[in-house]
This record gives sequence, C-alpha cells and structure tokens, in this order.
Amino acid sequence: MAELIDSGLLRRDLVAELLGRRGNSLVIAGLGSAAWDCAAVKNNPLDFPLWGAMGNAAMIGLGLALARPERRVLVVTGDGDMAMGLGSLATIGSQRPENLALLVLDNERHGETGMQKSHTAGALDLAGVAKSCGFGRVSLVRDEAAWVDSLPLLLEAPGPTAVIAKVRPENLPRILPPRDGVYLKDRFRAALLGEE
Ligand SMILES: Cc1ncc(C[n+]2csc(CCOP(=O)(O)OP(=O)(O)O)c2C)c(N)n1
Repeated sequence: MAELIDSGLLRRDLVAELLGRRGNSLVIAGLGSAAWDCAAVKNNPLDFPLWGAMGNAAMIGLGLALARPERRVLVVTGDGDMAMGLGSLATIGSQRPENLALLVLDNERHGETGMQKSHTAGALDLAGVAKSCGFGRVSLVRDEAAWVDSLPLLLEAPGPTAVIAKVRPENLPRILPPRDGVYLKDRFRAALLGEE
C-alpha cells in the first residue's frame, strides 16, 4: 500500500460545510465518492449526482452555468474525475463563466475502484493546470485555515474559480443518491424550473 497523503482534512466535513452554505446553488457531483459525500448531506433535488460519465462533471457544470448565468453552479468532484476531464479546464478557462466554481476533493486516489494511486499522487498539479487555463482564482488547500479562506471562492467570488483540497484518503460508508438517471434529471429540472 502506497504511503497515505499527509492531510487532516476530511472530505465529508468539507462538503457538509460547503453545502450548508450553498443557498440556492446548483450542484453537480462527480461519480463515486463526491456523489456519496453530497448524498450524505442531503438527498437534494438541486443536486445532480453522476453515476458514471467519468471526466465530465466539470463540463456538465459548465453547460449548466452558461444556461443559468443567474445561478451559482458548484461542481464537487474527485481528482480522478478531474484528471480524466483535464481538457474541460481549458474550455472553462476560455468561456470564463462567472457563476461556476469547482471543488476537487483530491485524495490522490481512485476511491471507488480500490484506492489505487491517481495522477495527483505523482506529477499532476491540478491547481497549476487550472491557473494556466485561465481560472481567475485558484486555491490549493492543505489545512483547515486555508479551507476557511477558500470558501468565498466557491460561494461568491467571480468565477471560474477552483479549490483543490488535499483530503485524507478515507474509505467511507457509501451513502448512495437515487440510482435512476432519468429520475435524477427530471427531478433536477423540476426543482429548477418549478421555481420560475
Ligand atoms: C471511463 C471510466 N473509467 C473508469 C471508471 C471506473 N471508476 C469509477 S470511479 C473511479 C475513480 C474516481 O476517482 P476520483 O474521481 O479521484 O474519486 P475518489 O477517489 O474521490 O473516489 C474509476 C476509475 C469509470 N467509471 N469510467
């Protein structure tokens, strides 16, 4: 077993804190652990948790942010998903949606498939990539104080913003969102459109 990363940050605490302050933000949750972290807070109709589509959480967030410029869009995802969709950072940096923020829960592992080391355990610097792609404000978070400082980037700073949080690689109980993709899509649309 490879050495664990040295972080005291617990992903479910971070997600609970962020979602507790989300207001009416729309949330796209990347597959696996990130979706379970969001479901652990609440089974919320304004969340769209992914069950697959690895690499696409940020792109779905971009589409939603462009379609709904009046709403804050939060993408909560893992480093493996973000690494698979690396090009999406370039597209977001070019489009520059002011209402889009990304939280990457970087455990340097592929959690769902057995905690294999991911690219961020090696050379990949997601914060550096986001910066070089044109994200206005990017934060690499390794401790509680940096996390607290970074919350406004996620919740209110003009986007696109990205917070890469180095979290402890934990194997947590799986708290699953509803499994039916059509149901999740319809529920999300009804919750969003029903407000208008
Ligand atoms: C295209 C594709 N390749 C591989 C998988 C298998 N898979 C599911 S989750 C996952 C790892 C996700 O890792 P990460 O986003 O870092 O999440 P975490 O470590 O936080 O669980 C992998 C490889 C998949 N679902 N789709």
